[in-house]
Amino acid sequence: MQKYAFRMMLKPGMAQEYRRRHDAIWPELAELLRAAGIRDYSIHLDPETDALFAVLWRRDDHGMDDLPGHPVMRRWWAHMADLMQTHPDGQPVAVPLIPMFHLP
Ligand code: RM4
Repeated sequence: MQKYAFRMMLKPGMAQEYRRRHDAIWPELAELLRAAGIRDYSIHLDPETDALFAVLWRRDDHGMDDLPGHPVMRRWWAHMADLMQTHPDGQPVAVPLIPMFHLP
């Protein structure tokens, strides 16, 4: 397993709605992420900057690289696009974070 962290950006004033939509995450999306080898995935908001810090565990043979082509993933991204900074195709801007410290 690998721990993987990345940053996304929320649009201002969207925190409540972002949480509401994730509280109602689609079962088919949760299943897709699990099938891609993802576990223990959480997203944390910095309310001062609207940065979203995401951290997850993924299997060494994870299928995350194939997610952007999956119809359920694309539908979710379209559903979330009014709340987040996205690329022109609707995919959220996601910047990998560099591990700087670890206390096992
Ligand atoms: C986020 C964003 C991510 C997705 C999570 C579940 O808002 O769309 O890409 O992995 O939701």
